[in-house]
Amino acid sequence: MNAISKDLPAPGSAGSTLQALNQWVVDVAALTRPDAIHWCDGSDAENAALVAKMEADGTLVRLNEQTHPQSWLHRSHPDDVARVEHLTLVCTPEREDAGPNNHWMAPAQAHAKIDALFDGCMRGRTMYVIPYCMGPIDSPLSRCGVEVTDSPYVVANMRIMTRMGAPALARIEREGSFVKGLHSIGELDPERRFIMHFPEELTIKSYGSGYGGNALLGKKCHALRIASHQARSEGWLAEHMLILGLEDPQGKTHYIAAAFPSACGKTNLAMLIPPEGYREAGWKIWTIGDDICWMRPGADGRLYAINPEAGFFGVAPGTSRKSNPNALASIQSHTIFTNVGVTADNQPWWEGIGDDRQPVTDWRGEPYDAAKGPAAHPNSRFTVSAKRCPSYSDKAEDAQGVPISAIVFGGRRASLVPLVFEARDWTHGVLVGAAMGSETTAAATGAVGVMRRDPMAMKPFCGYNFADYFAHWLSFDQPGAQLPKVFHVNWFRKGDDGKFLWPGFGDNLRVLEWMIRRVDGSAEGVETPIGVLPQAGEIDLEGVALAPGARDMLLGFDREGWRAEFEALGAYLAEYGPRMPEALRAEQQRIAEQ
Ligand code: GTP
Ligand code: SPV
Ligand code: MN
Repeated sequence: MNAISKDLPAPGSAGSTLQALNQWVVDVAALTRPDAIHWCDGSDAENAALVAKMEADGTLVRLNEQTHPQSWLHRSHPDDVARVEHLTLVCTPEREDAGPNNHWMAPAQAHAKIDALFDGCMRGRTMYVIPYCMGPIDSPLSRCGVEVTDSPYVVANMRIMTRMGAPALARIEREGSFVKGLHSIGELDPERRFIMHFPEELTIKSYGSGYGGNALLGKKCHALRIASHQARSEGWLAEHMLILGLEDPQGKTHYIAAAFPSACGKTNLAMLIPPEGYREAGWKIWTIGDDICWMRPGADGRLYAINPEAGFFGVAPGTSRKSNPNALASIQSHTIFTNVGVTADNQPWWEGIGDDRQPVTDWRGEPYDAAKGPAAHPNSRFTVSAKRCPSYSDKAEDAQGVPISAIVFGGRRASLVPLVFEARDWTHGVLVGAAMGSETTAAATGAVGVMRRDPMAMKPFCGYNFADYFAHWLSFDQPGAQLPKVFHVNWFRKGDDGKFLWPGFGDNLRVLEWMIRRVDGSAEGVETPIGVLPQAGEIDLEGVALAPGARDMLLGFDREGWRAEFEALGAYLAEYGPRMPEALRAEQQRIAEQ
């Protein structure tokens, strides 16, 4: 029943014991008119058949089987290479509930608009029904969804990124509820493209893009926009955060969750290999997740986190044996590369790959010509199972999740913001998250390098009004709560010559070490109006080559610069009107007056 093509069940035939699911699939098929319906079971045979079909029609190109076994290149449409924030909508009945942080449309109007695009759009195509589970199949923190799509590339990616197929369907049938995600690549026309969310209906409708966060609906659409909305009413948090375990030489592991905006270093930090000296001393980083974190208070009052994903959809450019050896090791086989270049012998290639191979073909499939731009698109990606990562932790499969000791916020800030500081308490920590700013990257279409507010790295992903979101964060501060300490980092401070002042990558461990020493109470720090900074000597800089003056810039506090920053923050919070929690505005004013 699950074979591809001619022996598919006829449109409308039942694929599940859950009537609500069958009915939805029937309704969707009646709208989109596919030639065939395929219920995905997630099996190897199913994947092999899909891959064969995609190789035959050019959707996937097999890479060098000797150097990169079981790996493929996908070239997306050149106008479809990143998330499209201006076409991404949150459709709540009241505009105010979506907030100034989201593009909004009334639900009835939104459904009408996008259903007109879906009308008949799968004629001549197969419709795939993908049951998936976000998080370990047996975890009470996990949530399920079903994505219906006409893209076999989406099926292959969802199989890597989520727990997809028969076990997920069984859980959905047991629970009786699921997030509905309808997706079609449509005509891949940017003029006919929308990514719409209906949080009250637990529904996503995405049309006209086959790329990443626009199309793999379990990821940003479900696990952040819909989940953040659900999390608010159910008392948990759905965040754009990596999760790592930091094991010290005594064998104790602290778990840290960190929110950095898109293409600002989550994957790299999650897979960090400690610098020389630390490694030998017994420090080790364990990877739990690299992009999304769901957290909820446990019986002991601590926050417990799971990674709802099962794979990594990582930025390729800049990934090298030097910058991220664990990522490079993960993607030696069984990987889908999207929009990278290729070498003469058909190996994947990107800028910053760090060896002397050369590209001959660019991401568009044209002969590589440096004058025409990079060989790999700046937002080119790899999709690979988390289990392939040498630092992947068994704890990532733990149904209970891991207890979080520290939450870290950070962004790309060329000036002002020091390497690290610590919030005084939870309320201050929420303000630090709300105040996040970062320079834009290639992960979304639009200008790159422009400073914008990106509170908690959730600007593109929060499924409701930021004012309510901050209030929800504040609400975790309750009697009995054992909340994590909150920090802010900036790996991207630049000197007058425009070069990064901090070497970053493995050396970021030095900063993580200071954080857990603050958690354990063995580092003093120094109080400033913005929070606690490391005292001189508390961050081990032995063997770190810093430019003259860099240390002071990285670890110093610029009172005048921060005064202006806090004024701008006050204006930003005021944009949300009276809905912005008073506690947050009071905290901003208290610091601004110091
Ligand atoms: P998304 O998958 O889009 O959410 O991105 P991400 O936050 O996981 O970012 P990722 O780790 O893929 O890094 C993005 C870019 O930042 C890459 O080009 C990295 O090489 C670069 N980068 C990561 N960490 C550091 C760092 O510590 N210092 C510097 N200078 N660059 C870094
Ligand atoms: C991001 O942009 O934050 C990503 C890639 O992780 S995407 O899946 O496209 O959202
Ligand atoms: Mn991301």
